[in-house]
Amino acid sequence: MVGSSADTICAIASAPGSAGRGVLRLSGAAAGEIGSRCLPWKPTGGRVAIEARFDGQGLNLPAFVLWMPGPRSFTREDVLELHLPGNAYLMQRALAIVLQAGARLAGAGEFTRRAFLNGRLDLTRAEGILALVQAQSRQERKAATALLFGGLQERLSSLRSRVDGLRALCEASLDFDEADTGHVPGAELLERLQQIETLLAEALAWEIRRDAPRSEPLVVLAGAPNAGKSTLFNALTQTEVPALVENEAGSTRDTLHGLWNVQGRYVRLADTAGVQETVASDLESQVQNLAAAERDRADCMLCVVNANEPIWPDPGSDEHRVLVWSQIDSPGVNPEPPLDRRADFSAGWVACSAIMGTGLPAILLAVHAVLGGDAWSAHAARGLSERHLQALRSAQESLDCVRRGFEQQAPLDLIAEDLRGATDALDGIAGRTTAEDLLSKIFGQFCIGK
Ligand SMILES: Nc1nc2c(ncn2[C@@H]2O[C@H](COP(=O)(O)OP(=O)(O)O)[C@@H](O)[C@H]2O)c(=O)[nH]1
Ligand SMILES: [Mg+2]
Repeated sequence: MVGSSADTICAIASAPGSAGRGVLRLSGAAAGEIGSRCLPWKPTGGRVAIEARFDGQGLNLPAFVLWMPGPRSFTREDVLELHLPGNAYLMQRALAIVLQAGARLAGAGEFTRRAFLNGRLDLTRAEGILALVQAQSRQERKAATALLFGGLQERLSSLRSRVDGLRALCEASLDFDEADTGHVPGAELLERLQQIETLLAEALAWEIRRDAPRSEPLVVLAGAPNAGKSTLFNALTQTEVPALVENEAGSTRDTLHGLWNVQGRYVRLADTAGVQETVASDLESQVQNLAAAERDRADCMLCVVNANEPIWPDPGSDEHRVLVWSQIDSPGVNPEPPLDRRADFSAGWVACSAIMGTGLPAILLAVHAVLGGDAWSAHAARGLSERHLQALRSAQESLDCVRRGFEQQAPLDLIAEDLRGATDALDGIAGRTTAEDLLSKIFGQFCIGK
């Protein structure tokens, strides 16, 4: 990390290249004053959004000015955002002018780091931002969002206050003899420990589920019964054990998985049971739940619709849905899906016949594009979760010591010490006790301007 946290920092916060708008962001005590040197504007005590002209060194640009005085800003410092025409050359010139007016160029992730240091975000949320910026697949985006919206942090806060409560009880009990009224019975201590252990196990399970290691992205074939999903599955995966194909609804029950080579890399293709509006038995309802869970996990969904008798899925704006217009070899069918339905599938449409083998390369290209095209990388954001899991396991080890201590009637001050170990491990996740070099490693992965 370069420079001091007393500096006012500045960076281009929008993506490189041309766009309608480019954003120049300043944060720090002098943000208002520096802004007033470049604009006909004076900082105020409250939030302001105005139009003004950015003016300096011959550069005169229309600017939309967003003034967010601290602490009601992302960094909790005074923040000024200048929205300028999104042209790379103009943005660089404007940045140079603002730097000359007294700002320092921000380091990688320095805005988010300041938000963290000023208590605006805990470390897990900051990591959520990082993971979201780096996410390359739908699953990685979902994992990042869960972190960003505090899923882990909420669990940790509740855990921590319970561990603190138990430790306070242990420490208080030190001062009392058994006969005194202030003594806390062992059964109550054990019950509280049990609750903490359960919550910790839940937090661990949640974190493992959130970012479950998975080697291949998941592509799910979904659609009504008889759409042609299983036939397509067999044509694409060419597995030794093909899926059952039957001109009768309900032939696919369990989800089948097969590996499918997409442009040199493997994805896991899943064949699911056809979507049915009504279920007649408990088994059918379980089959439907299984298929729905698989669709929910999908990085890319191939929505198969039979051109002979189209049954349409509920509209959705997810960017990972491809319409597969199937069985186009059948006589008399429309070789292309109706125009008015296409917009429901943001990732486009493909027409195919699994039996004739037509349209299969186009499906492959569509899936490849959804997965991120050439930049498709299976695991960009891995590594954050490992830090959390290690700390949660370390907290679990401390709690195991606490339990043994209770069972062996160890002195309560020793037990309190183990509880402190659990608290320390939990605090490390939130960043309260995180070493400087680890913080630098985490924030160093951000881009400049974030
Ligand atoms: N003509 C033709 N029939 C197909 C094609 N794909 C599937 N079918 C037939 O449609 C019926 C249902 O196929 P299936 O793959 O089991 O559909 P699923 O229920 O969606 O898995 C079967 O009789 C298949 O032979 C295709 O591309 N062309
Ligand atoms: Mg089937």
